[in-house]
Amino acid sequence: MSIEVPPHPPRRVPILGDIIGLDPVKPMQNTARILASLGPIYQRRILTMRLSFIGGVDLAEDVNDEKRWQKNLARPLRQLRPISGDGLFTAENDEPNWSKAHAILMPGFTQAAMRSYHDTMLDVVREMVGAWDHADAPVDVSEEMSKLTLETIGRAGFGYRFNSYDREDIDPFVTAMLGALEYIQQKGLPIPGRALFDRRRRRRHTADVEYLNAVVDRVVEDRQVNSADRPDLLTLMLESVDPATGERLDPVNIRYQILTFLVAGHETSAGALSFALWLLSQHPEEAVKARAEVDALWPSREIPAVEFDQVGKLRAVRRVLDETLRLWPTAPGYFREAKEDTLLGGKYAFKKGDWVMVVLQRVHCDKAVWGADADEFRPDRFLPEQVRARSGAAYKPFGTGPRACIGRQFAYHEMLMALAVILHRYDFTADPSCELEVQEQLTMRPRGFALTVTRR
Ligand code: MNH
Repeated sequence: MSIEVPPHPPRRVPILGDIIGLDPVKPMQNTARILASLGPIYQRRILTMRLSFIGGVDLAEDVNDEKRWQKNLARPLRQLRPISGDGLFTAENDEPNWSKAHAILMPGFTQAAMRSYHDTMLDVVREMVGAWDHADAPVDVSEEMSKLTLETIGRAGFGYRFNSYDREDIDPFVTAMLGALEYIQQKGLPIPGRALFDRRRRRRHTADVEYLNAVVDRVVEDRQVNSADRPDLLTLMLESVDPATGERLDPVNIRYQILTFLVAGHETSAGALSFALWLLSQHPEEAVKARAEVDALWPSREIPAVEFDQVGKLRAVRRVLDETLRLWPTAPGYFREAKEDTLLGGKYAFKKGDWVMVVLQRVHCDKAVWGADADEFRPDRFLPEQVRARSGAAYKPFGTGPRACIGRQFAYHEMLMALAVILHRYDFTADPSCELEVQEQLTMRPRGFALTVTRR
């Protein structure tokens, strides 16, 4: 078979290469658009850098092969290191703290652990609903979902309250975090000269990072004063030892992990819930289907006292979330590097260490697998027999292999419960003139759209 070179975007220039047409504000949505026109792979060359993007299921399946490819800490992820260091998300594959922390924290993500977080998660949902019941104006969805998921990971993971429902505005942690992620996203863009931010922005960024670290220190100090009601992620980090080495996590690494969880465990789930509410508001017939399920489970009009075992029975609500993450994967992709010189898809030559990004939004809409209506919102694609008929590589919103998302079950548990309770309690409509605007700060989320909620 002959070796091929992947196509590049139009307007390549000498030396600099494919510098024209980068979108510094919405880089992922731009990349998805380019893939839609150039096919399942394209490559951008900038100076001597090679950036390869994959948008087809066959090629994704190939790079998901653990024998030949592994997680790569590409530029945007590496920029996070000053914040999250060798925490789980930004650790190199062979850094000792990855396997140590992974072993220590895994018990925090079992089914038994979810059972222990359940009541806390439900409390947060009930507080949100309490606030919505008295809302005299449409609710700002992105802001509300951000409050919900930050409060959930804070309380369930660390016994720490942000007190989101005692304040009108958004928590300064969220503002600092979004500011820091925005700065990091910009800094990670492969645009020569762009790293030269002005002094004001650099100072702002330093202040944001200091604030984030101060919150983390407060989380740990809190635990020293008030012992935990029940074991949680912080208990595991402070007290457990890694079975392989007999060692504990050191305080610096614990700090990195807490920040990792507060960031990774909050923004992605908030975005997914926001997109789900948007899509349901645009597809009332799908909201009707999901409501039938929650009404059958909880016939009374009271706020449901959701039981742990009922969450797994929310099959229709789950299909809505799965279909939402197909169309709007809030973690827009993942990076993989070749472990050895290899041919991708049997025809594109990659050397050891070369990396690709799997662009989930395109893989999730590959018509060869998802059909001609791949761009449409149809939760029934996630009925069991349809899932079984598809390649696993066609749907990877939580990544792949040993470095896949550790918080997947945590995310589903909180999202299922929140969406079920919202569907059960309210009819909701978006202003018909409202258009979806998606912003990117490494993750994707809708810019605050307003939803009018009315008690059913
Ligand atoms: Mn999460 C890794 C998506 C919720 C904590 N997460 C990943 C990866 C994806 C991802 C994709 C893999 C990235 C890569 O390969 O480079 N995560 C999501 C999505 C949601 C989500 C779409 C919600 C929806 N994640 C959560 C929650 C938590 C969490 C909730 C914590 C409570 N995620 C992580 C951590 C990692 C991760 C930690 C890094 C795991 C590792 O490398 O060991």
